[in-house]
Amino acid sequence: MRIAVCLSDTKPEPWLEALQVALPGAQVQLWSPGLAAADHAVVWAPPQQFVDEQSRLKAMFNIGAGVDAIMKLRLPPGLQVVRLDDAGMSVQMAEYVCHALIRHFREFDVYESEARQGRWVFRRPLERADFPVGIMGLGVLGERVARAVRQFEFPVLGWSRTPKAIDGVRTFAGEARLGDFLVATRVLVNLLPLTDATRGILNRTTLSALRPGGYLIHIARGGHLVEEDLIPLIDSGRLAGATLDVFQQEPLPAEHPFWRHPKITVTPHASARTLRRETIAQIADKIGRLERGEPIAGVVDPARGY
Ligand code: OXD
Repeated sequence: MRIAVCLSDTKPEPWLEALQVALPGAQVQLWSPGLAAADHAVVWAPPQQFVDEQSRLKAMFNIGAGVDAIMKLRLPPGLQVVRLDDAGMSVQMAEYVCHALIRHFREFDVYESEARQGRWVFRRPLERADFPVGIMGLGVLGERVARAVRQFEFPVLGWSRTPKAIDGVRTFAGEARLGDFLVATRVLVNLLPLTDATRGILNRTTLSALRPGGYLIHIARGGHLVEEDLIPLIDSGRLAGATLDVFQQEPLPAEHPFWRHPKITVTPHASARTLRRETIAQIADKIGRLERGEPIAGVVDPARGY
């Protein structure tokens, strides 16, 4: 069995070594044009040429949370694209969201700046009930985040394409309920997959619908946010601010105004890093199952795009 590895922006050597250890009977090879046809592929944002050349693949395993970079390629019919089933991502997302939410709600950003001036000043406690947290996208990641936020006793709402029931979460489904979800939300957390239906979903209209003092925590894909709409909404006081981990262009260009805006916190697409050990164990297990003709979880539905 041959495994082709094609990882953009990622050092391949540790992946090749660890995959070889996990799959001792396989021939694990770094892809370069002309490589012999493989049975399975392990990829991050592969080029179209990779897919065109590797025409005998049974499955293509993505090593990140989002599969949008693969789904925009021309894929042969029948190729199974497989996403990670969590593999240590969701707990990191939950940490990130809880940190951003609590930093904003408890005004730790204000305390940080007071402390730098040697000022001992208390802030009046805010009401948790006034900070309903709305999570867009209720898959494995969204559900984990919802449960973590719930632990801190914030009201939690969720919006997804199809109806979902999560204990303690007020859920809304479909385009028709998006407006109801937004008007009930103050802190909006975006965890949606990027598809044609969700591109640009965070824009002047949707963000203006949030409760007064709305705050955005955006950790999905840059393509969800109409970036030029954000700063005017914050500067006019319609939104209180944002914590952003993903951008239209990454790395975020040095001259981008998000870097310097006092009410925007920027992180470099770091909300959840792929954990190599967990990811490889999961991929090796799934390759074994496929080779034995068993079903696997996490196969992307091409019609949905995730
Ligand atoms: C992603 C990732 O999909 O970093 O964004 O895993």
